[in-house]
Amino acid sequence: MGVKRPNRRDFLKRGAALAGGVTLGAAEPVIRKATASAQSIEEQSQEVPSQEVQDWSSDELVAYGERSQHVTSVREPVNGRPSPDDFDLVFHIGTPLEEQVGAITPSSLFYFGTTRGSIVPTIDPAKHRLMIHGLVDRELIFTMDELKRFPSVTRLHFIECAGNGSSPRRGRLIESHGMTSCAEWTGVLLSTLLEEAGVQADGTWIVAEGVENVRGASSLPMAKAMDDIIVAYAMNGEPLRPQQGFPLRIVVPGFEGILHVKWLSRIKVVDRFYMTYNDYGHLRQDPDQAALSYQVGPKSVITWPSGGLDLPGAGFYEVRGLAWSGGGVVSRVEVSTDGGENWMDADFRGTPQRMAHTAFSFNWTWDGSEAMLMSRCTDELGQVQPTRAQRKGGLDNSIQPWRVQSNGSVTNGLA
Ligand SMILES: Nc1nc2c(c(=O)[nH]1)N[C@H]1C(S)=C(S)[C@@H](COP(=O)(O)O)O[C@H]1N2
Ligand SMILES: [Mo]
Repeated sequence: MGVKRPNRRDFLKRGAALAGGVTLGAAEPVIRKATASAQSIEEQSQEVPSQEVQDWSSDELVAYGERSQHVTSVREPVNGRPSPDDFDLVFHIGTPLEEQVGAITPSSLFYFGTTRGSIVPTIDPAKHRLMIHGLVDRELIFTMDELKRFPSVTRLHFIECAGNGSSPRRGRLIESHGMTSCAEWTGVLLSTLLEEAGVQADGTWIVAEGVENVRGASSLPMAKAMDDIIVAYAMNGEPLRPQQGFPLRIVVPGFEGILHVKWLSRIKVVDRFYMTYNDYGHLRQDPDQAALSYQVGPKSVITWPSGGLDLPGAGFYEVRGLAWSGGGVVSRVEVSTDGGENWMDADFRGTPQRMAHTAFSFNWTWDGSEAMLMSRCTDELGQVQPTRAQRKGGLDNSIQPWRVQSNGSVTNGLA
């Protein structure tokens, strides 16, 4: 397994030559194109493309804005199940990660999950309350305004549904990895509220519960509750979206999606694991086991190019992807273009944050022959992302291969 630095340095040398406008004789353009003649450049600069002027007559545009009509990336219901269905129940809706730039998922495209199909409640924040009760010295009920008076934290964290996973049948990224997203969350640490209430000695678990028809309740170990769970009221610089739990949810950094209770209204301090509607089928009552198996392992995926896309021809490409781990900060991402024979370090974009998506890129010059692209994440604990064969139980964090065929079409390497 040879570990080489990528061709970044060569690339920078060439880039500098290009930027300086100096060809230095030998330098070749990174992306081959038909050379423009002086004549056609002249013509182009004179032709003003016809432009439609944005219609400002709607107050909504002044008040809130919108994306360009030419930007068309959309979410899709996953697993072929319509959302909403005939009974207005919504299931899981995936995010188009291949079109995402950087680590933060735009709020409109953030994936959506409900445990077993649910309505999305519309909650008046003025009437909403959070109750903390059970094995505490003082049972407390907070209004939203009261919660916002506490010291807050703002942190980047991913959420991922355990329904995510690679398979030969899931040919596109949105099908295998569409149920994870990352946002900047703002709220109060749950530990701050629990300290205010005074947790009693036998309070070893919490049960968090939402207001909607199925409650979305989850049991979580007290150690996690006292560590880094956020009672969040904002996301990406604005109040939570209704689909993401408006006005209040918990964010449980690094733990699987089902535990991030939305439309949060109650937290009960209890003395044991309680099986809830959510935990049904997730029978992990031993605290150590639960904590470990709730935690998402080191994971990464190449988002561009990925299954279903086409490369226009041989030559230079920036390969892009996302890496994350429930174990903390991503410390390294490697990329292979030959199906795992050789691995090379990818570059991070931005500084990796604990339990957050980390964007990476890799400079690749494709020679036009069949290639197999893979990425592999290592986290700060030294945990390395497994191959599909090495993978143990829990949320599937195995390496996803993408096959680039010589005609440029990209398909699932497992198929
Ligand atoms: N109250 C409540 N919270 C819930 C759920 C639910 O059905 N009800 N679904 C969970 C599931 S299965 C997932 S994957 C995450 C998804 O969070 P998101 O919709 O913000 O992406 O929310 C979790 N929180
Ligand atoms: Mo989920």
